[in-house]
Amino acid sequence: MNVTRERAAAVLAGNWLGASTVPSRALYPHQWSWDSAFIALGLRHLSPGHARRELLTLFEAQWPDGRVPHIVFDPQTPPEAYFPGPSFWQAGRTSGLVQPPVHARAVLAVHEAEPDHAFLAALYPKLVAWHDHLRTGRDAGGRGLVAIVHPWESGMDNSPAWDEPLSRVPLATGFVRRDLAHGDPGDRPSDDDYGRYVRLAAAYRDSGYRDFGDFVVEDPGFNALLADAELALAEIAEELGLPSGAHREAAARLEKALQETLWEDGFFFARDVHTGSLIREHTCAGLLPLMLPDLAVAPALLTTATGPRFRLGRVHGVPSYDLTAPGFDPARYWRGPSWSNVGWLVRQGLLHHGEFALAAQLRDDLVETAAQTGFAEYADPLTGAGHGARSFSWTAALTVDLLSEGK
Ligand code: 2M8
Repeated sequence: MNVTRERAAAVLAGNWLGASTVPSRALYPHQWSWDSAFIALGLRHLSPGHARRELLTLFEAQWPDGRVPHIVFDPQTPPEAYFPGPSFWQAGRTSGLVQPPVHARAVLAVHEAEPDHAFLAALYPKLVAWHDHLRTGRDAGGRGLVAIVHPWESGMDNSPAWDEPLSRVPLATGFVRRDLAHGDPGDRPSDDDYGRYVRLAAAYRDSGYRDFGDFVVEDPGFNALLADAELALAEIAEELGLPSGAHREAAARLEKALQETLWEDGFFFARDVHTGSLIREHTCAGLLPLMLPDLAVAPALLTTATGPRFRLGRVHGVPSYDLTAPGFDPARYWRGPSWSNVGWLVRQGLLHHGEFALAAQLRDDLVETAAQTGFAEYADPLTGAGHGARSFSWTAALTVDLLSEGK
């Protein structure tokens, strides 16, 4: 076995809780929604049974309204280990927010590694309910796109695209950040950002996790991943001998809405639903529509991806923010560093659009950076230096996946 693959497998084994995996033992000691999907993509090569368990455990915490919560709390972990914990959310053992819907793609991939129709049949109706929840409950702008109600729902918490809508949210005080006990403050969101996250989450909680509040945004990344998930769901339906047309139609509708309403000047921008305006920040979320094989504007988007703002192929990974923007920060969380899940997703897009040499280069770089940094949570795109947590689960899992390709 390849040494890097062996080290990555050891990270995943160390972060396994018995029925799911923590993203990081210290910084994120519970189960996170989209992390689990990426983790399953790696676990499927090491132990398909663990990969199935990871996803089944997450979906056991699905709400009756179809939402898949962004955190499932581990009852064995002390409450002070992570803030905001279960007592803040007041929602039993979960949070009430969501994260990007990458799960159908992961379920299909796990099945492809070791076919298991019972697993597919158990998760198919849950995935349908999850996507229905987003489609019917979140079209705040009436444009056929899902709106997120908190930066944490994008998975890209302190993205510069959220600064403007977040500026309307008052600061909460009187809480203790737990993340700074485990991370360099220069790598993490600012205190002001955190104060606004907490205030916004509390307001959503107090509405019974129903109302659109001060932050309502159509995120191109979230919506592109939902369109891709509908395509995966179509394949799952076909495997089960069920009709798949509705899923393909849903994917096509999302793709059309993305292109008609968020595409401008060679890029996909987020829209602030309250003002109706596009937020003209080039973040890595705007590259994720590359995941869609039929994307008509893919050549123009690839030009932006390889141009000065992201310099794909000439930097480490995929920078989370425009390298030419004055606010670009190579170390701070989602304001510049490269994350391996985004690299993995963009690489799938490159493969869909025939960019094989660039995809191969990105793969080698992702594996090398992960190995060099001890599977860091994120890396400086200019130097490759690691930042954030080490022994981070999705970095390890996606390394296993990339190293397993073709085997
Ligand atoms: C980060 O988000 C959490 C809140 O959900 C946090 O900062 O405490 C993000 O990077 C998110 O994408 C990720 O899922 C989570 C766990 O790895 O950490």
